[in-house]
Amino acid sequence: MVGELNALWGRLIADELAEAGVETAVLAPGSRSTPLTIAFAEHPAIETASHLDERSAAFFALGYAKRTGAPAPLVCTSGTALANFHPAVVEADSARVPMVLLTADRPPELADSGANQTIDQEKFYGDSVRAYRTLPEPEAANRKLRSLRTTLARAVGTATGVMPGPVHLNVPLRKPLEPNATAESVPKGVPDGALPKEFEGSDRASLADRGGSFVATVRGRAGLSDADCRRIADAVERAERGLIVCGPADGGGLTRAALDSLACSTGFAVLADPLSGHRFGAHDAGVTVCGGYDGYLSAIEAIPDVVIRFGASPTSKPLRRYLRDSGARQFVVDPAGGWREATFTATDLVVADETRFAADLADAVDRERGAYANALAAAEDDYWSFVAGSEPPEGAILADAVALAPDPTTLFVSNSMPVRDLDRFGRPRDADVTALGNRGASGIDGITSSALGAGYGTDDSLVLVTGDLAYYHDMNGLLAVSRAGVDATIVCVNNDGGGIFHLLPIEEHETFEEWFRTPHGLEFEHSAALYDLAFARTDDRGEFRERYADSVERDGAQLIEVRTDSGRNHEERRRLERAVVEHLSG
Ligand SMILES: Cc1ncc(C[n+]2csc(CCOP(=O)(O)OP(=O)(O)O)c2C)c(N)n1
Ligand SMILES: [Mg+2]
Repeated sequence: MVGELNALWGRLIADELAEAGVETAVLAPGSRSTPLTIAFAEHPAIETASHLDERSAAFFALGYAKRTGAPAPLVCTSGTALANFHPAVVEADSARVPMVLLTADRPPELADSGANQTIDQEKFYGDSVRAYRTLPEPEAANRKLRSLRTTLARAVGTATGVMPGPVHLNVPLRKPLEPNATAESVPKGVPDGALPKEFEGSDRASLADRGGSFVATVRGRAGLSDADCRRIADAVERAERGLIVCGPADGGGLTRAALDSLACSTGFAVLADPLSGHRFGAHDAGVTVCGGYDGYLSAIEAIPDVVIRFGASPTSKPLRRYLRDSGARQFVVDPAGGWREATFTATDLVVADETRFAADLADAVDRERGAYANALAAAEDDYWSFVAGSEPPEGAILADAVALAPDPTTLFVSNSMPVRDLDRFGRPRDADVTALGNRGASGIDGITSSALGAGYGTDDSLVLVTGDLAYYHDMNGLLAVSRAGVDATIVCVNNDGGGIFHLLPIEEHETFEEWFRTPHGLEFEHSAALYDLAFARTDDRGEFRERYADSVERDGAQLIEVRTDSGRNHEERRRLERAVVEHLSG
């Protein structure tokens, strides 16, 4: 009877998530989660990916959700298994990525009992989750089943809400956990009202006229009153030098059409973070999209007096400084009313749906473009012509990875130099390049898994450009290439340690090499062999371009290791920085 109930409970959970739109689940093996695992594995509408390492599993689900906007529920057993989800939960919280965690637990009487693999799983992720629930123990009572369906439907609604993020459902289950329930052996007394599809007869009658999830969430889009919109429009129209800044945002948010119409009616140039979703892809004629500003802003003397900001705080330090020192009126638009502006120089928080706000403001404004936008457009063109072919070795990799990416491509970049080099050397182009990174909490863990998860959620060509420490950190994640069947071109920029630390004053300290840059001397060819990836190594730009162009067009996964010298790279990076400023100021 308990086994049958467990199986039914698991099926209800999987079924309700499927009704709420879930198409993919990520499962890690274990015994306590058996009813959940079997329910997901057997559900006809849910694809499952199996991961052996919970940390990689959770980052895989994170990457999938970043790319698709939909959560891939995660299932694990009790004990340390759910602790291994934690880094990805932190990233999903900070970066606002939908995630649903189903952690199997022992029944409540075993709490604090010394029972095997039993830990306190209540509110395990603390404030990192948007919602936490302990599910009741399985019981075939109509009200309980309705409550279960409601909880599951709401979990998806909350995870994909105005501030997307993780939702944790802890699922106590008692033995026997193995399935012995069949369609014929549904326990007596299970009411019709909330049965999974297999048992469907006249159930879900109340949904007959609408179908879908047990509780449908219909969400409005917050807009401003006409008077508030007018006040902002007045400030924008009075601006002498205005800017639109698009910070990191994973899909959703501001649509391209709304951004372009705002840019057209305000005449403001758009500074597009590489992770904003707006640096790459076609824009309306007449819209100035700047992507090279990280390399040339310090040469621009003019400063903005009005800035409209979307998304998270920009990756570029020079841009953050430029905004901080401008003294401009800065409107930060955030539909959830969150605060993502750590220079504390923003002046106005606009709590509104980005697309609706941009469209309403575009309708209310009619402003001439002016000299500032023209100057930025000229600097942008000049910058790209000037740096083409003279990028430092690691910058060249990102420049080429973007320029030679097929249309469409999903490009994932690691922290910290790859994302910075993408920012500085990833030239805007019309092709549909979706650039993603883990910039919520900026960990170097789980990068490979996040990239492969993103690849699992799209038919695009998938490219990962990662540093060697980030690559090392998540080598376990490579198993998803074969287990989940994800093709990828993985470019490992191997500068034998953390090149990023050259950017910090610690570079001059005697502890730098051993304790900060941490050279390891690892040869990654062995990892390619272990995971059956095609492998190439080069330190030549021309050869890299050939290998890369070949790999992105080919089926199968390839690891391209590019050896660089981080010290020399940074010297060249700085030299080019100075040359750009001299050139543009001259
Ligand atoms: C989990 C985690 N540990 C440590 C750090 C601190 N950290 C930031 S960048 C970095 C070095 C990354 O090295 P690599 O991946 O080789 O990239 P590179 O800096 O060489 O481009 C480290 C250790 C972090 N961000 N996340
Ligand atoms: Mg490195």
